[in-house]
Amino acid sequence: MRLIGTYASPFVRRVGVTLHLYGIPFDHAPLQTGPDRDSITALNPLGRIPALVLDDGSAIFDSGAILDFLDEQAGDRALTPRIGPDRRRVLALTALAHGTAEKYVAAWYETAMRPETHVWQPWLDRLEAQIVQGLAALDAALTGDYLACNRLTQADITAICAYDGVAIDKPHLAGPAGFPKLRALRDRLWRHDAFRLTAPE
Ligand SMILES: N[C@@H](CCC(=O)N[C@@H](CS)C(=O)NCC(=O)O)C(=O)O
Repeated sequence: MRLIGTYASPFVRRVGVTLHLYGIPFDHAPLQTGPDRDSITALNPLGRIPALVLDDGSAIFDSGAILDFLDEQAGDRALTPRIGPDRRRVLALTALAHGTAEKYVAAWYETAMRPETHVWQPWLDRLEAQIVQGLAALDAALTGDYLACNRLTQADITAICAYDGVAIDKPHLAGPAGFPKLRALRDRLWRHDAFRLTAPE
């Protein structure tokens, strides 16, 4: 299978980390939504990354649907529990982390896609406040080594992909002093190849 999209995208990266952790062999095509728009649109009519191209040529998108497919392959090793309160907690925290990533990507587009004179500052301020609120809530939820279930789950992966994206693109929002528990989790997870091999380009 082939993973489409640059690891600069937190959505692509969480899929890449998950593929590595499950030990599923894959190729990576680090396409970008600007220059590679046509190739991406041929796989996903929305022109968005990630897409996962299966060996039969079909493509799955978006990252949530891809992770659902990969969890099916992983069976008992799935990084999202199958049922019960543990599943609900992992899904809730994963949604919080995914939403934080959506806000930072929206903030990136607000400045990257518009001429400077057309950036709407109140909207950008709101997005940045939402990013900080998301990271603060994740930091507060970290009462043990991991966000849920006393083990690595999809909530941790998505949280660190969101955190790293913010730390790279908007360091003023994610300074080391700001979210110390998230930062510590990030430092521990970066010891895994799965995180190092998917470092945002
Ligand atoms: N909900 C989607 C979000 C995907 C997404 O927004 N990807 C961005 C890159 S970070 C993208 O492809 N943007 C191009 C566009 O929307 O035109 C997912 O989780 O896969």
